[in-house]
Amino acid sequence: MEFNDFIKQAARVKPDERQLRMLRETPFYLFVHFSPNTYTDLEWGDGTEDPAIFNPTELDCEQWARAAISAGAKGIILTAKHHDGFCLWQSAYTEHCMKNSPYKNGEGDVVRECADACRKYGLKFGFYLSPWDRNSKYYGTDEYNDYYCNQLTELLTNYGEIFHVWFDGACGEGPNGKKQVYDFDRYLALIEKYQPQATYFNDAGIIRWCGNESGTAAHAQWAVVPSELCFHNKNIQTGAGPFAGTLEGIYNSDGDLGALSNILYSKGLVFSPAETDMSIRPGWFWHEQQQPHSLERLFDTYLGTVGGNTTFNLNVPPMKNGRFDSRDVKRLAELGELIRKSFEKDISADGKIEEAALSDTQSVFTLTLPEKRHISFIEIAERISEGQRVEGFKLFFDDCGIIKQLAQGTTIGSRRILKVDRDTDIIKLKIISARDRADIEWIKLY
Ligand code: FUL
Repeated sequence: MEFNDFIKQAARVKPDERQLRMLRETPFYLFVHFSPNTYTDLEWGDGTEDPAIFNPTELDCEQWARAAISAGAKGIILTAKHHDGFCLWQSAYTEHCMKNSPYKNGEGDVVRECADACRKYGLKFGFYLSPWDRNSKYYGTDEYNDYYCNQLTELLTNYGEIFHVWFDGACGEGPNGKKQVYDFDRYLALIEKYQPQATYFNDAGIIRWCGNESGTAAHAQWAVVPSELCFHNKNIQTGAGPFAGTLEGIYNSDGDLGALSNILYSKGLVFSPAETDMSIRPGWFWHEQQQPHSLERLFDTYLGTVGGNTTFNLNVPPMKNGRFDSRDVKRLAELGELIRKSFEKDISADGKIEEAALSDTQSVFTLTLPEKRHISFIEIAERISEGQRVEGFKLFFDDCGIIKQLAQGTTIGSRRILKVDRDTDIIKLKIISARDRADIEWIKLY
């Protein structure tokens, strides 16, 4: 395809309703890592753990829900099964589950309690089901895919509406020393069948991994990426790039996935926004000696992820008794308070915005306030429902009659938040590079 036609098509690769909902309505949610690891003080169990050690005597999923709400999170994703294979529900397909935990005399169901608490508090509920299973005797054989599908079906059909299913990409050896070939096409078909409104996360999913576990979004964060990367996303929306067929070796951790230097070589483009995941502490599971990260680090991560065209999945691990650690509860409340305080009021609501086109792809948006005001944050959004276009922008402000540069950035996408600290009555956004005329849905000042 011609270079120019391809770029115009790239500018029109659009999210589906589910992806749009995640980016715009549910950009921040909690991850909850809970398993026998919580009791063995490990990060990865080997699957030989005695189910009797899993005994959350004071399990309080409503406390988790309240903590999530205090942080401003919109949902919770629970590790229904981690790599150790222990199921946090009453699975009909294994004994390595709550049936053999002393909790509620073997009748407990943590998935149920978490889903119910989410519903009660108006949160969305989702789950993580590790494909890598170090306990199942089927692992490494075709039967394992049946086993996995049966468990996935239990979770998709017994716990009400699911907003997000998390497929860990890890694929190690099982108890018989073999690795498994995961049948993702089958797994994904079950989601389409039972929970068609749910998004799913995977390295190659419709929500893709950002490529690190430290909460860092890419410098240029594109939701429009080569279909070779997100091959579980079947919604290819362009023809092949002008140099198609020669793209090799790209991975989630690359910082330039959606850049022209990649997409021109792709077989087609899909809309797959990144999810940024990290834990509130160094580990994914609870370890007594670990402390939550500082409020500054968490807030900066929020700004850089939700405000960096990704979703933010923040893990909070329950303690052995089944409650969140009070140190984490406190940090979540502080984070929520800081987010609410920072974005309480758009102080540009009574301002005036004017757009001037400089060329087909360059334009300047001038936002004029009735008087000089202190600005801490600028939030810019592209009309992401129509695609992602901006490749580079600059921000200027009026400093006592002189227009000065305030910031420079790459992509915008669903939301770009910039931390500034200026008194001014004029802000100018100059789009310096775009794949088509920029469609800016809003510029808000806080
Ligand atoms: C990784 C896993 O191996 C970690 O234990 C954790 O669950 C993280 C979110 O994903 O692949």
